Amino acid sequence: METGSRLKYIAERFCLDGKPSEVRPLGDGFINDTYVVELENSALRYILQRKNTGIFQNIPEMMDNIQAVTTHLKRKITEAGGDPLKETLTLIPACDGKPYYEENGEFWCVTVFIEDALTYQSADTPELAYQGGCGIGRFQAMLADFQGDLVDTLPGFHNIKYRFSQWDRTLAEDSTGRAKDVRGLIAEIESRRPDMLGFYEFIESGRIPLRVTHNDTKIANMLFDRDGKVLCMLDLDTVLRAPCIYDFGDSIRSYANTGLEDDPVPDNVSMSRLMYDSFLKGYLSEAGDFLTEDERMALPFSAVYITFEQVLRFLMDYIDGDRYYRIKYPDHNLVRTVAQLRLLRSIETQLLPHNRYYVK
Ligand code: GN1
Ligand code: MG
Repeated sequence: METGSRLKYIAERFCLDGKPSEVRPLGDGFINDTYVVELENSALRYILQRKNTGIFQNIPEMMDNIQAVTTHLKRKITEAGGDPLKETLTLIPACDGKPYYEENGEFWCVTVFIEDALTYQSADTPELAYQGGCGIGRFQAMLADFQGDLVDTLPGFHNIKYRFSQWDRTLAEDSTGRAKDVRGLIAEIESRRPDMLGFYEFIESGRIPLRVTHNDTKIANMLFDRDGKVLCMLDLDTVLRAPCIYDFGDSIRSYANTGLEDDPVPDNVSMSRLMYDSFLKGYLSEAGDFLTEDERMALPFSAVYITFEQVLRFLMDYIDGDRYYRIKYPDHNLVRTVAQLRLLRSIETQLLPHNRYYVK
């Protein structure tokens, strides 16, 4: 835990509009450490974040990506008559002009705190799911003509071939000896290996284009306004050139889940068809114009694919000794695995019978 005075010292390394009076922790992120910064004589607030150097190997490039993408988004938002300070993140430079501050191998960044906005952990109305779909569709549409450079800071992020290579290594090492306790779950992963690799081959064959996408589109990463519309996409660490269907699939994991991502009661978890359809309708209303026929056809399987990937990643981290995702209690990654597997089965039952055309 950082002391308040150290956090204030870090905040003061940035071009803030005043002197920090208080810095306190915010939210529940699995990866970075996030704080709110308040100023002595101003109502303006900021978000201070320490980026996870274990996970992000090249933070300067990642921050350059975020800078480039938010600059582009600000132009699009302004052209459309929107508010660029509320509808996308605003990076505050450090005193040396860089979009981050580095000290002792730690990397920090600051963004403007967006006031009067709401966040959700799950969607409880079809309208919210519809608006979530519109939000991610709009985000992708605004980035459709982004021409700048983006460094692939997370190679293989949603590439299941790469995830299986990590998986095979983790199982071979079995550093915690936990593999023997989760044989049934391992078998669930293995039984789907051919289908998942088949879908990835279909993507890799070039049938699905690379676009500029978010890659971490759970509902908690979106800010909503008081009318229930998506105001701003948060957490841009994973913005990369990737297939846009991954954003759709990842959204379904939270928007259409009747339970929680880490629900301790697996029976709470299933895919709500109503929420799925509402999200899809919203997404197509904004993305329908640029999606190709192949992308459109691959949307249902993308929900299977990304949910499967999440089951694999949570179980892999459990077997690996909980080194990637922050946990709140000893078996948290196992609980997450079981809950996401329930969701996967429910998505498969409801969506797969009609959507196997690209799986061998
Ligand atoms: C992480 O950063 P956060 O908490 O939004 C993870 C995602 C997972 C998600 C599971 C960089 O997202 O890929 O889907 O947890 N981000 C990274 O909730 O690994
Ligand atoms: Mg993230």
